[in-house]
Amino acid sequence: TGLYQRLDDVQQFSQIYLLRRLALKEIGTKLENLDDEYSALHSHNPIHHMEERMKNPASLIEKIERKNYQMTTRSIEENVYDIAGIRVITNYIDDIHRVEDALVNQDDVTLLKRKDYVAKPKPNGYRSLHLVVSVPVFLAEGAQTAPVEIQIRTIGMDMWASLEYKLRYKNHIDPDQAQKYAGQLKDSARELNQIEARLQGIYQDLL
Ligand code: 0O2
Repeated sequence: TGLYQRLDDVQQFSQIYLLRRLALKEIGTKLENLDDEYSALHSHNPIHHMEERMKNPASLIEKIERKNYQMTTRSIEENVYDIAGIRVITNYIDDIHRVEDALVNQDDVTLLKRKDYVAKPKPNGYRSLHLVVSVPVFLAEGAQTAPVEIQIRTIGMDMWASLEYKLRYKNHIDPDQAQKYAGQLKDSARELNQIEARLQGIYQDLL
């Protein structure tokens, strides 16, 4: 392709990133406002903390190749929803759905996708609630909507996922050891869940 075509692609690519970044700011603000409200007016705040990130272009390209998507801006717009991502770490298991409801019930938030790995954990033990929502962002020329991926999980689920992620990207572990860790991780996921449920029960009794 010619130089002008490539420049045009770069511009469209930057436009996607801009829209997603702005949508992330909107969702981030909504969640911060909820956090603020819970702290000010309620005896319990479901939100422990939040982490925002924009997918770096190298992992975007890796994902497009892994999923066999076309390497075009159109295909990115239609298939990749997690360029902008926010993770909400909650204190307890029930808090996951409190945060979900409070966000998704807002008039300008549209739920596009929902994967409930809390109700149905992945075979490796992974738990989290994954939502893709879209929100309008207001540009000089008018409003456009863009998607944001939200992962909602407890402290225990987050601790587990961070360790499992580290292990997955360590490529010098021998297969026997990897298998041993996989078994231990799966057991730990179940045990963590039992502990978090038990702690939640104590906390609720104390309220
Ligand atoms: P990164 O670097 O975290 O961004 P989709 O994104 O919906 O097109 P998929 O694979 O069906 O594709 O999405 P899914 O199952 O909702 O998972 C997407 C993200 O969830 C992953 O992002 C991880 O962040 C997280 N995740 C999913 N499964 C696991 C798991 O088994 N362990 C851990 N630690 N995290 C998981 P990316 O794109 O892989 O990468």
